[in-house]
Amino acid sequence: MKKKIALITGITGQDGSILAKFLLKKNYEVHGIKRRSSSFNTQRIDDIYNDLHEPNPKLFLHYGDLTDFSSIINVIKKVKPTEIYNLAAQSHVQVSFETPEYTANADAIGTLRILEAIRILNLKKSIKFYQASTSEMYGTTPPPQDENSPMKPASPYGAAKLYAHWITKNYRTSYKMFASTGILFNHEGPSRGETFVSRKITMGIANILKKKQKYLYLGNLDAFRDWGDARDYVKAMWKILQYKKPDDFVIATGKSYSVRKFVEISFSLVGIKISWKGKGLKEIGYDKKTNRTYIRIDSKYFRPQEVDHLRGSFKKAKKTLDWKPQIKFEEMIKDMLDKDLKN
Ligand code: NAP
Ligand code: G4F
Repeated sequence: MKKKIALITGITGQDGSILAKFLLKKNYEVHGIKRRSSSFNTQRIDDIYNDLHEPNPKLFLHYGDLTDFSSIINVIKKVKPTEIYNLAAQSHVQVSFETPEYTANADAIGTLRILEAIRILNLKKSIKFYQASTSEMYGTTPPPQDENSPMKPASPYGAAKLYAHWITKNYRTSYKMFASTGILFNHEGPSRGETFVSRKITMGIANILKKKQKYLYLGNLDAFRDWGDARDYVKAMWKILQYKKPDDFVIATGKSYSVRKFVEISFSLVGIKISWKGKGLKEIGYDKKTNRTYIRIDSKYFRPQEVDHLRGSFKKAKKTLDWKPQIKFEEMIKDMLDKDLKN
């Protein structure tokens, strides 16, 4: 059987690290691209990274950056992967309003650079390519969103990812590449970046209980998201590349909750019932029993444009890939809280 070699861009991120572990268990040789950084940025994969001097290493890291074509083409030429998972991105929506040009360079043109490297190296017959597309591309399109819903991105991040999505489809059609996309809705877990709202809430609760933080400051509480668990979603990425032909798939849970509800459930898991009073920037979340305030609003967390409601239909993935989410919303929050309370 042909050896399976995966190259993961964004291996140091939430999804990249979970996918690396998943593929190692499936006996893949795994290569990852990491950026040079002035301090360690491999915490999420330290537990699987062995000294290369040990016998039989299975995980290899290479320096590179999606904004640097020479590093991309050189790594692909050297590794000759059978599967590439393009997970690297400036992935924070709010940050994309402050760094729109960089976000376009890394997220949109970065994807083009990989596709061009595969084409120029004449490896299109031997490499399957996965693009990390996102529900953020739907922007203002109301739910439920599926593979055929209009895409109306509402952020520089969404617009950059939409370019990446379409250029992937274009290379599939023009050059007959095995180039697929997963349109993933929000997915979280204990290794989620600390500035995304889910992790900010669970870390905030842990810090408040340990008296390291007084309040949790948030922005728009009334946006709805379809939140799944990252462990379920990396399985879907792999299934997408094992399918007989390249295609596009929505990966979601089909259920959505508001940020407000996320807060209420998270606090209830540590025995605190949150009530709300006040309006707009003056709104607070507090415990009626003790009159203690826990949540305050800060205008700096509001975005120039908001995506109000994401809720995906994963019917196609269920029917074609036999994929469905396994981990329940509350179970996922509990896992995140447990980790943050332990740390
Ligand atoms: P993440 O935790 O923010 O990880 C992003 C990864 O990309 C990190 O390894 C980061 O490296 C790397 N990276 C950023 N800019 C880069 C560049 N210019 N060159 C090379 N590497 C770069 O994101 P995630 O949550 O794992 O998401 C994975 C992918 O799925 C992203 O493309 C994201 O946009 C997309 N997505 C995520 C979700 C979600 O809910 N999580 C939903 C839909 C789509 P450092 O560690 O050095 O920063
Ligand atoms: O957690 P978020 O920052 O995630 P967002 O913007 O939905 O983006 C995430 O999911 C996308 C998939 O749809 C990915 F493509 C993307 O890479 C990323 O992983 O914000 C969720 C919601 C937003 O409506 C935001 O306005 O929470 C609201 N929110 C309210 N207060 C906040 C805060 N978001 C953050 N980050 N911080 C707050 O204080």
